[in-house]
Amino acid sequence: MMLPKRLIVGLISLCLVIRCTGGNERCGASIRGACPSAWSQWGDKCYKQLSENLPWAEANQECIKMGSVLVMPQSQEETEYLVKNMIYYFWINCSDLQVEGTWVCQDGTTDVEYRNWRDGEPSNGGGKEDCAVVNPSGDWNDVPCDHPIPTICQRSAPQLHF
Ligand SMILES: [Ca+2]
Ligand SMILES: [Ca+2]
Repeated sequence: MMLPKRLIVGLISLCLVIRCTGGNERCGASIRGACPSAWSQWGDKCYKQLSENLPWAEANQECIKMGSVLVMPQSQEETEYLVKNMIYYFWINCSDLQVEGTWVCQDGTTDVEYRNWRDGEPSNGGGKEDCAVVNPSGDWNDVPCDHPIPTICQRSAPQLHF
């Protein structure tokens, strides 16, 4: 039987509250909350695919408007989750728009070291490939930033503090 996430969170919360009665100062805890409805959850991240395909800069802006950021997977496991459960081809928050050949990949405003380029990529094809996508196989390719491409936004799952 599948219990709704919110019920599970509620039950965990109730258990913590019961354990924490009696003035025990060490009972502080934080647990992971559920993602907002229409967002998918993996670990402590929530994801949502936008309804239309967008150029990279607009994809970034649309995610920010929703209180989120353009997705930036940081492991093979996270990439597999996205490819299998969301969509198999999407922008990531990775570009060399500032300095050709210097790729900046960011989770929000935090630089990410993880790279997963396909062999031979980034190729800067035609001298104008400055934005990165995840391919169906999970590896990355640089493509022109003005191509309309599926977009996934990410945000942190809410944390509940006690
Ligand atoms: Ca480039
Ligand atoms: Ca390329």
